[in-house]
Formats: sequence, C-alpha cells, structure tokens
Amino acid sequence: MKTEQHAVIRLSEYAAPSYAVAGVALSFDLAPTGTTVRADLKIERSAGQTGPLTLDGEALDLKSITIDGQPLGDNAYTVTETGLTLADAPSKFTLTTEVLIDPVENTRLEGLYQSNGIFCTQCEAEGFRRITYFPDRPDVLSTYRVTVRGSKDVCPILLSNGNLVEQRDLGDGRHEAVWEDPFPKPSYLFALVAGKLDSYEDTFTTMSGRKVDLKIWVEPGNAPYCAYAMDALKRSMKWDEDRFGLEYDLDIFNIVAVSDFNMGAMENKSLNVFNAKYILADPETATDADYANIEAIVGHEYFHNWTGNRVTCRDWFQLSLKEGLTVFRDQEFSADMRSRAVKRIQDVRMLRARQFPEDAGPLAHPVRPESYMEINNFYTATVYEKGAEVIRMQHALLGEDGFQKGMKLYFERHDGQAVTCDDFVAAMADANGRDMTGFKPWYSQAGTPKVTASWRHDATSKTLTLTLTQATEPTPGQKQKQALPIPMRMGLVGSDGKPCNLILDGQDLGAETVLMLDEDSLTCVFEGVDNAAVPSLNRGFSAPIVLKAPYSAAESILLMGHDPDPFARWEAGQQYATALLLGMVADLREKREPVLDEGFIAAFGRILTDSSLDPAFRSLAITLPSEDYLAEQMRPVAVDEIHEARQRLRKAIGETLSRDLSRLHAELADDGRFDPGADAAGRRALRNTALIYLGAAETPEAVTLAKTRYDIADNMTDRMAALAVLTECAGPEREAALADFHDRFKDDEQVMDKWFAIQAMSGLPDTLDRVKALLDHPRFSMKKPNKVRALIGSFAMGNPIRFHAADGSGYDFVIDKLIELDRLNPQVAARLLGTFGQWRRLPADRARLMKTALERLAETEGLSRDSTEIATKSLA
Ligand code: 0A1
Ligand code: ZN
Repeated sequence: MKTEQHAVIRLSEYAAPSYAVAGVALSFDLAPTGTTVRADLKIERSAGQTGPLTLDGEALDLKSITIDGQPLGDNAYTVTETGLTLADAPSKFTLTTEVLIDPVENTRLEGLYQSNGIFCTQCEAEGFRRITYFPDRPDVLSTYRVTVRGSKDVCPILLSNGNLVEQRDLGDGRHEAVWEDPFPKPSYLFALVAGKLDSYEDTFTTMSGRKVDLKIWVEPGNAPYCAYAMDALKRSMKWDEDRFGLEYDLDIFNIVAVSDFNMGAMENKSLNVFNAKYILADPETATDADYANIEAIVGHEYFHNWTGNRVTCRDWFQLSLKEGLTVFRDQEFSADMRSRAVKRIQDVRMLRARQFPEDAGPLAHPVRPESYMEINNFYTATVYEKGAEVIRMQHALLGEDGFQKGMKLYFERHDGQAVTCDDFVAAMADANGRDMTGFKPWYSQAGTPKVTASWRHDATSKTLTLTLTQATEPTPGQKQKQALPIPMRMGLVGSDGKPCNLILDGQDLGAETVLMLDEDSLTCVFEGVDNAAVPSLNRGFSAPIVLKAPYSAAESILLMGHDPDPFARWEAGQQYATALLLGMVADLREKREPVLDEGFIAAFGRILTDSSLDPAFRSLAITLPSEDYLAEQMRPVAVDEIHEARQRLRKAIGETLSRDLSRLHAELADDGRFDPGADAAGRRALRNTALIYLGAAETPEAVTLAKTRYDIADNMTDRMAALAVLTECAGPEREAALADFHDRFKDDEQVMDKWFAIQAMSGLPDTLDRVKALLDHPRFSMKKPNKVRALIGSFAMGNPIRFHAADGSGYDFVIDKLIELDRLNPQVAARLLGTFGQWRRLPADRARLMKTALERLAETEGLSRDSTEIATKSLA
C-alpha cells in the first residue's frame, strides 16, 4: 500500500507559527467554474522567528503575486501542490495574491463549492487553503474584510462573516457586498455564501438589551420550514445566558441551510452553515427525532460562538477542547429543554453504539490524539462524545457552581486565544483550588476502561463488601494502560425495593454517594446492611466505562422496578436483556432451542403498563439492545444468531404482551393536533414502540394495523414507524406503502433520504438487489453526501444481517462504491470506510471476505489520504 506519500503529523512536533497575519482582505469574483480570489494579507514575522514563510494552498491556480504592491520575480517564491514558499520574506509586509478556483468541479465539498447552484464554503479543518494561500492553522487569528461580487441574477444574496458594511450595484448586472468581522478568527471559521436564497427572520434581545437580527437562509420555497429551527435558536441564545452567563456578541446572526454538506453543520462566526436536514422541518416531513436533532445541532453550533470561536484550539490535536465541551453544552441544553433522564439514556446509547466500538477497534485514539495523517478522520465519536463525557466528569467532580467558576476563569484567561485542553483543565483546577493533574489521563489514554464489580453480604456483621476493579485493554500504539480516576455514583437497593443508607467507616453518606476508583482496585465495606441489598452502580452513567456486574435475574428485576435513578433502571433492563440474548445466541449456535425467559418478559410488561412512568422512558426501557451492541459483547461475532435471537425475543414479547400493547396503542392515539414538544413526542414514541412489537409477530392483523397507521398518519413520526414495520414484511402492503411514500415526497430532498434509508435497512433477502437498483433512481447521486449516507451508509451501518451476507456480496458492493466515492469526496468515503475495521471480530470466513474487500480498496491507485489512513490502520 502506498502510505509513504502521506506524512504523519504529531502533537509532539507542534511549533508556534513563525508569522502572524493581523488583517485579511479578501475579494471574490464569483463565477461557477472560474472564481477569482484576491487576498491582501498583512503579515508580520513573530519575534525571534527566522526561516522562510510557507503558506498552505491546494488546487489553486496562482495568477499574480506581489509584496507591498511589487510583483515578485519567479525565483522569489516556489509553488508546490501543497503551498507557496517565500524564501526571503521581509519582517512586515502586505502579500497580495490572485488565484482562480473552480467551485463546480469541487465535489470534495471542502473550500468553495456549489450546492444546488448556491455558492458556499466549508473551511474546517483545512478547506481555507483551497480558497487562497494562507497559514491555514487554527492558531493564526486575523480580522477579515470580505468583498463578494456576483451576478444579481444568480446571486441576489451575498453573505460572509460579521457585519454588512457596504453594498453597491456594479452596473454590469453584477453587485457587491462588503462584510467585516471585528473578532479575530482562525481561517477555519471563514465563510461565504451566495445565491438565490429566501430568508426566515426574527430578532432576539440579549441580556444586556442588544437587539440581534436572526436570519435563516434557505433554498427558494423552504422558508415555511424554518420555524422550529428559529425557535431552537432563540431558546439556545437564552439558555446560554441563563445557564452560562454567555451573551451573543454581534448584531446579526445568520444560518444558511444547504442540501449538500459533508457533516451536520458548521459554526463559522455569525454565519453558521447547516446541512438542510438539520434545519427544515414540519410535522409532515420531519420525525420527532429530526426535531430533537434540529434543536441539539442549532444549539451546538450557536454554543460554539464562545466555546470554539471566542476561544479556539491551538492545533487540531486539541479538537475536543471545542467539540467535547460544546457537545456537553448541547446535551445539557437538550436535557434542560426535555426530559433529562431520557436524554441521558439516548446519549449513552449513542456513545455505546458509536464510540465504544471505535475505542475497541483499530482506529482507537485518545480524546486528544497524538498523531494523524488526515485531520478530517478525527471528527470522531471519541473526540466529540467521549470528549463530552470527560467534560461531564469534571462537571460532576466540581459541581455546577465549581464548573461555572472554571468556565468564567477560562474565558477571563483565554478570550481571543487559541489554547489547549491542558489550559481548560488548568482553569477548572485553579478556579476551584483543586489539583486536577490526576484527571488528565482521560485525555491521553485511549480505550474504554472495564470495571468489574463483585459484592458479598454478611448477615452476621450486617456488612456488604463491594469490590471494584478496573482494567483497560491495549489499543494501537498504547500497550501499557494506567488506572484512571473513575467516579462511580452508586447506591444500595434493599430487597424490599427501598434505598439503603450508605454507612462507610462509620459515616452516614445518605442514600447515594460517588466512589472514586482511581487505582486498579477499590474495596468498600458498607455497614448496617441487614438484607442482601443490591448495589446500583454507575448511576447516570457517571463514568464512560463498561461495567461487568454479576446480577442475578432477580436482582436485575429488582433494580428495573425500584432503582431510584431512572438511568440505572433502564440499564438494569438492558443488561438483563443482553445476558438473556447472549444466552439465546449460544443456544442457537449449539443448535439448541433457545430459552425465552418469561420473568424477563413479565418485567418488561410491568414497565410497559406503569403509567407513573414517562412514556418516552417506557419506550426506551422496553427497547432491546441493538444487534451492534450485542455484537460488541462477543468474539467472534455470531452475526446471524444475534439477528435470529433478537427477532425471536421481539416476537415473543409482541405475542406475550399483545393485549397490553394493543390497549396502549389504542389509548395513546393523539387528538389530531400535532405538537412537536417532548411530552407529545414521548407518547408517540411509546405508541410506535407498541406498534413495532405488534408488528414483530408478523401476523396478518399486525400488517393490516401498520398499513392503516401508514395510511392515516398525519405526521412523519407515525408514518415512518408504520413504514418501518411494513418494510420488514414482504407483501403487497409493503410495496403499496413504499410507492405511496415515493409519490408523496419525490420532490423533497430530505424526505427522499428517509425513503432510501428505510429500504437499505430492510432485513428482507432482496435488500442488496434493491439498493443496487436504487443507485439509478433519478434522486440518487454519488455527489450528494446525504444520499450516499442514506442508501449506502444505512446499508453498511444499519443493516448487519445483509451487510454481513455470508457470501461477501455486501462487502464487495460497499467497497466498490467507496472506491468510486473516494475520487469524488474522500472525506465522506473515509467516514463510511471505518466500518471495515471490524473484520477482526468476525468469524474466519467473513473476516477473510471483509479484509479482502478492504485490501482491494487499499490497493487502488490514487487513493486519497483520508481513505489511506483508515484502510492502513484497519489492516495493520
Ligand atoms: N465543527 C463542526 C463540524 C464540522 C467539522 C468538519 C467539517 O468539515 C470537514 C464540517 C463540520 C461541528 O462540530 O459542528
Ligand atoms: Zn462542534
């Protein structure tokens, strides 16, 4: 494999920039295939620095270059594929370059590109170098003045960061707008958008009484779908003031929604750019999950204004400084807006589904990685979601007040700077007079700690002895692991279901405490425990660990029914279900009839019908662990048996509880007025979970019920739930519903993604053939990341049984497509390729087939740096 051409960048080799760029003036003459970019950079050599000046630049056609207005001779500079070097630059000067770039040919969607005819930019992490020559690194902060010129017809709207300071007609059918951003920023936060756009407008008055104009810009006709996103934005602004004391700092805040975008959204200063799926919504086109995502992502990007923009990262190894912290903030925002318990369960499910496998596989890396080949590959669940857990533990350690004191000091010290994760921890420590050095290995050590718990009750001495032991498996490049400080929130639940008081060393700690496991092992002796109480451990998921605890079925049932911590109640059910399902998998492998545990189904039934519990919680509590989660628990992964066991248990639950499920399904019908709020969404979730269990029985009545629900649905949540049931049941109802869905929504980009995805995730045997046929659908395009993710991504990541087909056809199909995609959009290709890193955990035949497919991709001529890094590490 050809890896030698791609250099490895290391944190240990960080060097401060040798030049500063105080001011940037850019002017763009927009044209689809030939946009001219002129850049005037006020450059100054940093004190004590020597050596040449190198600017990054890729795919740029340099037309002219001057220093202080003087043209440069040919040997005064060198241009390579990656940049421009000035051997003898003066210590202070203005560099002016003019380059030509091609937005239409830009299928990578990094730098300046077109999405449905709209010009837009994506500069994080290293896209700015595809716009102009520049020291494209986050620790070079500059103020920007941006002139945008374009045709009045094609680009009536011209946007960039900061304030609009001038606007004029140029007379020749073109016009220009000048934008100035007063806040110094790194190049990755630059943005420009131009095109035919409609706006949805509102205002927000900040806590100091400043009026901010809020505008959401969308493709023509889409303004009516912005109301929820706007509401989420206003609530985000208010929440950041109330909870963090952080106020917005400009008089204008723009959001643009585009159809083609590599990620979810981007926090460019005062000009956030969003993947349209995280802005546009109405009840007929968006599910409750879509609404919740919109709220979270609008919040996330807005919160970056302080955590990311005002204080940014010194280098890309520090990415979690802004991402982990901002995810923590958006999680807290959603928890404050909705149900905290439900949000926590959803976040942990996501962490387990995405981050735990990453941490246990060939791409494992610390929250603050130590090296990379391509930074785009490090926008990972580890940097984001585990990073947020690392912040959450600091929050738990210091409490809300202590944490807020730390945030205040962080901004006092570092506003306007580019800093490190160590700087963040130092602010937390200093503001609270605490030594936090012991906490830092959470940033530098990869892998999920496994904590094993055991306990013994002694009736004579009335003590319960609890022992916790931690260990972390080696990860690539990190053989030795150290013990991490693990905060374990816990309690004891008595056999009567009542919480016990915790008495340790004669001290009464009340009903709950946080044990700190900061060595390999910890033993605690709880006194005055008169019955065989059950430890309830890692409540609220207080640490991102795998917990192995030897609960009996009876103990799990006790916690499911009585644990005062809702997360722990949910978790008890999940762990019970996992043990049961893994037992069934073992039976199936041994060709024994699997045992269906009636006690478990009855416990599920009690939760289902417990009307004192929040419906959203009930819906989550009776959802079985996913096939991927179960796969994580065994080596090698018994793909078919896991699917079979889960199907059988779902069916048994559906049949055993059918009366309760049908009754609930009828009772929870809404009154016809759609309300996107969390309570109404929770009722829909429980009702649809009931429908899905009834559907699992695959009886003609269940299919009819699903078809009826599909036909009468007046919102997308209900319509998709019914369609999900039908797509698993071959027959005329399925075909009729899919055809109807297509006809209703064929003109809606976002909704068609759902139609592609649901078919790609069907467990029916003809799925791969269908997916292949859908590649030719007029709405599908390999140049559109959302379409690729919906069809190919959903098949590879959301359909274990078909992706892992025993003959390797799923692997071959996906690899063929990723080879094709890598030439168009390496970033998106590399992201999907990550799933091939799991070959080692599969049984030998499948492992060989998956590995062979991956090797075929790795050998491809001209493979991108992005895919090369993922493939090399996955094969190592
Ligand atoms: N900073 C953004 C995510 C993002 C990262 C990279 C991108 O292109 C390579 C685009 C967006 C966020 O956290 O929302
Ligand atoms: Zn972010």
